[in-house]
Amino acid sequence: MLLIGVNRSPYTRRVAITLKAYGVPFEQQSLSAFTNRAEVRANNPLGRIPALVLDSGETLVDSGAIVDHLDEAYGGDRPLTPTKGADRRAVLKVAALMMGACDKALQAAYTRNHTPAEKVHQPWIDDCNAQVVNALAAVDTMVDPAQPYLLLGRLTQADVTAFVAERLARGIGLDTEAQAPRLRALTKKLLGEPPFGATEPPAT
Ligand SMILES: N[C@@H](CCC(=O)N[C@@H](CS)C(=O)NCC(=O)O)C(=O)O
Repeated sequence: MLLIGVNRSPYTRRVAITLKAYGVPFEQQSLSAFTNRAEVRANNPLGRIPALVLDSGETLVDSGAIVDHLDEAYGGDRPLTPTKGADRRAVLKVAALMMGACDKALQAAYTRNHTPAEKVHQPWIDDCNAQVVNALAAVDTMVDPAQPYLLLGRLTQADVTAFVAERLARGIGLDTEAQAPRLRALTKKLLGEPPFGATEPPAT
């Protein structure tokens, strides 16, 4: 199995953490959607990371679709996203908030990095960042510091997505220690667990 993408990407890292949590062996080709455009587009016509090439040769794209497959193939009766009911809805809600926060954080970053300086509209960046902070703050209220994980007393996709979103928020300069302190404490704790620690991208 081959994971395509750099772990600096929250979506790629989400998949890498999920693979490791399930104990699935995989190789990784650390390609960036911007500096390795042709290779990424050869695997995903949309030109985005992550993509996952299965041993059969089939290629899956989009982190949500990929983790859905991994749940089905390796999750047994305790997949990282529960299969039904209130537990499933609760995990999917956190995942939606956290993946949406990543989308907004990247919109802000792309605006800053891919727009001529004189055309950058700072209020738009500020608004994207405010949405990121609001989503993180909402998830922060769900954290019970006495519990090892966000929901259900076990590792779920809620933890995985909250972890990568909080990491990205810090990466773009947001003060998660101040804005989402319980979530920040949880991500520090999670970093000590192999799927999270082993996927930390190299410092640039
Ligand atoms: N919804 C997608 C988002 C993937 C995504 O936006 N990846 C970024 C890297 S962090 C990317 O490839 N950006 C390049 C682009 O959008 O052109 C997922 O969950 O996989």
